[in-house]
Amino acid sequence: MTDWIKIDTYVRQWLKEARENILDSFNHTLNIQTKSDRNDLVTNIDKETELFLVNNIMKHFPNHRIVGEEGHGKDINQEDGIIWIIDPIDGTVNFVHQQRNFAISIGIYENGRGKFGYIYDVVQDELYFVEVGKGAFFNGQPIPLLEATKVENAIIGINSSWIISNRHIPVGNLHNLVRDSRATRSLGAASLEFAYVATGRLDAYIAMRLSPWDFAAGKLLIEELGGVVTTVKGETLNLLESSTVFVSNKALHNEILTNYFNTSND
Ligand code: 2AM
Ligand code: CA
Ligand code: CA
Ligand code: CA
Repeated sequence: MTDWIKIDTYVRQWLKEARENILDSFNHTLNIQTKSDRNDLVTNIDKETELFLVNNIMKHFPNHRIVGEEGHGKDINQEDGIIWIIDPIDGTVNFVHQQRNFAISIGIYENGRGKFGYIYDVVQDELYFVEVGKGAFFNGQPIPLLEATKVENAIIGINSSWIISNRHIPVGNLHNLVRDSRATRSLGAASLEFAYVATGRLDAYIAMRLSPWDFAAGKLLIEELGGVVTTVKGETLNLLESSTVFVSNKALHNEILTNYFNTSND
């Protein structure tokens, strides 16, 4: 029998310990490198935090498997067993430039089904937690189910790069969405943008290319609250693949998909 209480207890303890190390790093010079392009950053703290989590998981749960952004278990292509999907620092550009607005994201799945999701806003010391089927919580307080909203009253989380050009949705459709909505915001940390939709600070979040560690926890959080997480074409996300991501309450998801993202009748 899997001791889920033990897993949850450890994760909370590790998040606190990781926080200490990350806050301490603000007093030291970061080692910053680039990955796929000059704006895709990774620091020694991203790597240290991942290593800290991975070493602890392997020590206490040697049969579990791990997928981490900074190199652990990326070759996993089967969903069986217990899998931890980890982003040690989500929002690295914010971490480097702002020393805030970044999170540790951990999704734990068993045989492809979500069990726990943790999105930890490190600087604010705020934990968004979901236990699938048992509820979603913000710092221990239950989060109410998502309410239906309309585009005209909605705040949409969208990165400005969508408006420049993209290969998924005609830019004109996006102009219409931006014009028709109340406002747009761009936080720059995908997991926190899921958490903001979960708590009603955003009504929708649209991302061009996210990887499993960006959405593994957030997807569980949103779905627990009755929201919908798909690609911008309305397709189911694959837990082990990168894709576009579109997050919202059910009513707004339907309105945007039908009126703005449906390109079949263009
Ligand atoms: P990261 O900071 O962990 O890399 C920034 O808009 C958001 O998109 C962050 O959550 C960032 O995660 C994520 N992201 C995913 N792929 C990215 C990439 N190739 N370059 C920069 N950010 C990326
Ligand atoms: Ca990254
Ligand atoms: Ca990320
Ligand atoms: Ca990251």
